[in-house]
Amino acid sequence: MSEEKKGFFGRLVAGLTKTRKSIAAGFDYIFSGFTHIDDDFYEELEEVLVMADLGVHTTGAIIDDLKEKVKENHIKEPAQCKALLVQSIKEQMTVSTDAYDFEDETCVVLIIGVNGVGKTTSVGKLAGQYKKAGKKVLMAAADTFRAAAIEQLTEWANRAGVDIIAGQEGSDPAAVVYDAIAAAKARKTDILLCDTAGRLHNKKNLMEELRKINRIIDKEFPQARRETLIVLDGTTGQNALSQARQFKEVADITGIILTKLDGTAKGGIAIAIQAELGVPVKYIGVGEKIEDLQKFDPDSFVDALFTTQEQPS
Ligand SMILES: Nc1nc2c(ncn2[C@@H]2O[C@H](COP(=O)(O)OP(=O)(O)OP(=O)(O)O)[C@@H](O)[C@H]2O)c(=O)[nH]1
Ligand SMILES: [Mg+2]
Repeated sequence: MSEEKKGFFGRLVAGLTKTRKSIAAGFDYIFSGFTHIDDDFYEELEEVLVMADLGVHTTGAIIDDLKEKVKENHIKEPAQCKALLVQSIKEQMTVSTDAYDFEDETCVVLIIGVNGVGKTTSVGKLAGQYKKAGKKVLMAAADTFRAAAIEQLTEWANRAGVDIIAGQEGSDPAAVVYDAIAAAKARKTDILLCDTAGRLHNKKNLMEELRKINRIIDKEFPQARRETLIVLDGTTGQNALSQARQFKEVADITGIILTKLDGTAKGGIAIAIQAELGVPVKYIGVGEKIEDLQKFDPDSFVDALFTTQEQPS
């Protein structure tokens, strides 16, 4: 593992401490407290997983799979179940190998989500990382609802060392995207990252605006690959799921950015989101700096949540 990755994994492990502690306490009780694998055992296990925000549906799928594995492997002792459980959970969240193909093509990445979840910050972090990877990046400041939003994104553009197309406060966001596409074509941009508003006068306006932005991109830049990432705040647990469902009605969501996993007790939501929506978590955020956003690696995430031991401090 590179130093940067090691540092990120360390922050992820540290950030998930609250979630892990709650799971670990439950696991101790179940895996050493029960002498038989019976209905009570499975019920207790179910409760621990639901409490960690894995969601009822996902937990049910995991438990069913575990039951199969226990049968197949002729497991008798509860303690022997733990590794099988971790394996079941990992299987719930495999990311397909083409998940990041867009990064190597000319693409438009639309970042959507409700207010305050971390959209602008994620655009900034992604821009910094793509630029570092040698891509030509352009930002579109399509949150024109607040003047501060344009300033905030401009600061990120400066920090990341990339160009930005912005309009006036209150101008038409779709027009900003239109201009940004023209600039992206002229400048031979690899990745156009569009920040959007999280709040308008009402929700209907917000959804209508996203539809309009989508139409503009489809019409003006059909040759570009499309990627639509919804940003969800990891601290909001099951609420994040219902937000994603609402946005799915107006946009073809291709991935999820799950932010603020530093310090949440609801880290299990990453597993639920992926399993329930059928949309992969592609990036996770564990802090406010550029390097605090990384591609989501399900195996190391599950390890950070279920198996990593606390370091004595
Ligand atoms: N701790 C932590 N904070 C984060 C993370 N991602 C974003 N934030 C913080 O969350 C706050 C909101 O982030 P923004 O990027 O402005 O969110 P937004 O979705 O663009 O918000 P609106 O434009 O108002 O809709 C900021 O203070 C960010 O620094 C993260 O992964 N961890
Ligand atoms: Mg914003």
